[in-house]
Amino acid sequence: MNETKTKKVVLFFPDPVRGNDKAPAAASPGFPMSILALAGPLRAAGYEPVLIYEGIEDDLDARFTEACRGAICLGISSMTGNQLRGAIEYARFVRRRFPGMPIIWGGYHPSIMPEQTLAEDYVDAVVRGQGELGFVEVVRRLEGGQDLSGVAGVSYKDASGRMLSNPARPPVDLAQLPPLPYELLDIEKIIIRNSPGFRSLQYLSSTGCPFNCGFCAEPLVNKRKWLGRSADQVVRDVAALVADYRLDHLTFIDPNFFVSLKRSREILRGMLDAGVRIQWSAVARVDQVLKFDDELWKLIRDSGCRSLGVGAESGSPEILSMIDKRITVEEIYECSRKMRDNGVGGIFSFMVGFPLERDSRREEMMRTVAAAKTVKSIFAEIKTPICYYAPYPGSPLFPYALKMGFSAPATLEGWSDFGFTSVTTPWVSEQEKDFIERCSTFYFPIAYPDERVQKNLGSGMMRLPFSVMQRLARVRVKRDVYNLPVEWHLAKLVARAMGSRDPFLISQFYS
Ligand code: B12
Repeated sequence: MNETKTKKVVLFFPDPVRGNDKAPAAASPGFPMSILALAGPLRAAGYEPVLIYEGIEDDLDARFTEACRGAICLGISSMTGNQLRGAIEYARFVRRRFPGMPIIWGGYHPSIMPEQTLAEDYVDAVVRGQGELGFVEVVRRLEGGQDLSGVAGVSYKDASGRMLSNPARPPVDLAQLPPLPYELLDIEKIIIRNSPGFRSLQYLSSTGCPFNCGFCAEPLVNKRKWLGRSADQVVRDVAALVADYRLDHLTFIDPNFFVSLKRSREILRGMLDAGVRIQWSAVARVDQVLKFDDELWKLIRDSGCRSLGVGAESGSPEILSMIDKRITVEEIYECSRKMRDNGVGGIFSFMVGFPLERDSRREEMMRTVAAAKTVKSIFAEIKTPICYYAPYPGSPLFPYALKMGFSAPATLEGWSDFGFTSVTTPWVSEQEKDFIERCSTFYFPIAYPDERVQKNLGSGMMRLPFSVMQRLARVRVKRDVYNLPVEWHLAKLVARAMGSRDPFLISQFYS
């Protein structure tokens, strides 16, 4: 196809949970932050970024066909797992329709596995790690018809198809980058799709995390380097977003929002001073929460904190040490008490099913179930989801999981079926999965209902069945007896008859 060249650069953000009907409600709404971050510097360099977010498109084929006409290249973003499905499908589609168009991949998965990604004929180059500056350089080279030799952080194939890898690019401070150009996205459509009736958006105030948790890919991708925008800039950006899009809520999607308590304090005070009236959520580590003083707690409450996401991970001291979490089980409880005393709810996520021998794994699982129960009993406004450990490539524990018999997908496409709800690790049985699901999504939230569950299920038509279930759940939880779960099966049957896989629709009221 002979086309007039433009300054267009097409960026694609596939649906992160495509085809995954088990993804928790909280995981469904993706937000195309990665391509938004790339679009700012591209625009500043004179290019015309065109953003395609699978989650809000009605006709992707038509959208790609239109967007790619005359464009310099296509950039695709993906993390490991189901997001690769749309990524692969549309890389193939564009390769067929626009055979000469370079296709550049970036994001967590290609950064962790650049060679396996490049092995596919619909991948020409991979930008590893942070992409804002590297991608502008790549686009300039492609526009000028030059190759990618010497562009830091890029792995690519040369004209003969040989794979080459340039040295890494040092991380760049977000403060040096232009603001995120939200106006390039159809924000109204995203808000309506992701949180109907509740106007919520995401914002990134910092990148990187200085810790090294064994299950997390972050240390490999961002090299444990934490870089934050200044408090002033964050307050200005947040105030503008809230005003422009009439937000009720904002999620700080930083890997670790509270690395600098000084900065967090300044941001929250700044939001209050600027008259920003919203609810917000962010993640925090247990040890950071334990360092909050009374003044910071007051700022957290007054500025509208809706929820703190805390990685509690395990009730087993051995596992906490194995994953280098640098917290104790007692600190997890202390953190729950602090949140209760300060009236701030949250989500403490736990994980079981680490690669261990059978007996110690059972013990590990029971300790974690007990810890989740204890947290819930301390403060019902803390949700305690328990997930399965999934060996993410690039994480410190990954080689050990391979040694214990985990068989990693051998192709890019193989990784698209991988996910924390679907992964098969040979050391975990279906019965164990069922047991964990029962405790974490049924018995605990029913025995210790938070305000929302109470409000939605404790009145109206559901009141009687819910109160019967609650009595049973309380007896079970008190005695730690979870076998012969007749009521769980019954509730599942009723749920299925109502077109849901979720007994009592708990997760709907629980996210
Ligand atoms: C928001 C978020 C989500 C959202 C949306 C997904 C998304 N990618 O935005 C939702 C809620 C759907 C989600 C779900 C999950 N997530 Co998530 N999520 C995040 C989070 C918090 C922010 C991602 C983000 O927007 N970052 C900001 C942007 C700017 O950074 P970025 O994506 O890395 O993009 C930069 C570079 O990677 C690069 N880049 C990216 N794309 C491209 C493309 C091109 C062409 C180029 C050149 C460069 C480039 O440049 C960008 C700018 O520097 C991260 C943790 C974090 N704070 O980073 C985890 C994270 C991405 N999630 C992760 C995981 C594991 C999951 C889940 C599997 C489970 C879970 N427990 O959360 C599920 C997936 C569900 C499923 N498949 O079943 C892992 C990914 C690990 C991996 N190997 O891929 C992360 C890193 C968390 C972690 N520390 O382990 N997640």
